[in-house]
Amino acid sequence: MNVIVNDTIEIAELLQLPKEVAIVSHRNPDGDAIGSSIAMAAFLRKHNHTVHIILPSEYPDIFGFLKGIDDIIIFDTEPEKSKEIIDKSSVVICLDFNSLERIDKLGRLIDDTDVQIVMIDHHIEPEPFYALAISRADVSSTCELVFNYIKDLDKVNMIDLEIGEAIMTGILTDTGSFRHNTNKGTYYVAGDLKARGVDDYYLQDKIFNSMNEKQLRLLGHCLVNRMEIIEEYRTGIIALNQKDYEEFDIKRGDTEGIVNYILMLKQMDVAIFVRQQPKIIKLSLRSKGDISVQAMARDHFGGGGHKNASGGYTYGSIGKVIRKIKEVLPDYVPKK
Ligand SMILES: [Mn+2]
Repeated sequence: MNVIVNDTIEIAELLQLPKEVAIVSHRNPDGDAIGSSIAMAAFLRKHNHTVHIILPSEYPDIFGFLKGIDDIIIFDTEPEKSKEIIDKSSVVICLDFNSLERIDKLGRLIDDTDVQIVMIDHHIEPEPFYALAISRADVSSTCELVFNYIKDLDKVNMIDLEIGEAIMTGILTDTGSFRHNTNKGTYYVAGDLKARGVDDYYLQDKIFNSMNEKQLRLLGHCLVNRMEIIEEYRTGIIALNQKDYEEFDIKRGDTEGIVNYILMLKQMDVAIFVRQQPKIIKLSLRSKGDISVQAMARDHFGGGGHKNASGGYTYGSIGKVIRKIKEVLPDYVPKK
């Protein structure tokens, strides 16, 4: 089950004296992965640690405005430098993921090295690869956990604009602007950051009003031509094929967030976004309330994530995948 692990004191003790620290987060980093990494790095640097951030793959351009983002090292483009950093680090802090498999080659690198591994994460069912951790699935984001870590150490006064904006970014992106996964603590953190001068409107505008024309037109194409509604199971499916990818010149990040539009339809409970990639078919799944798309992703599409937001993949044709979805839907979504 979702056990809460809270080694705040032990982590603070481990980081009491200046050390070489590597911060790593997951592949295809989102606002929470990037925000928590930048915030933690900046906080540790204030304590004279030497800190490097390594992300397995490139981050989306929209986060380019964040202070401190230029320091990030991308493993895919600089594997040698990444290895050097891991080798000389005595502590590796893993943020916003809970299984070394999620960072593939970088994970094996860390696994092979004799470092202290600290994990701070909010996903369910963590793998025990860490020495110390803060792990709880009932908070909005890893950024919220980073804030709580700083607060528990009684050091909120060290939160400057760089740290504050990074934390707020992760909260905004992981909650979809406070629409899901919030708890009272999330609002507390947001209120505290706002009181410190973090401009939430500026961040919302930077993060969410950031589409280019191609992306907006692609969204229109998805909704007009590629969406199917299965009324009795209150489910919507959008599927993009290889031809769509060529026609719209779709690149990584261009399809970000499209799945969420399905749930804007009245009485929809499940949204599934299917994309035909060169070798695999990728799925993004969203749901409301008690319906667990995580279970569906885990059981049938080799994936996982959160109860209401999951991902997975499979093989075959788009048509076959959609038939499969329709076949298994009744096992996860009660008929109305
Ligand atoms: Mn997260």
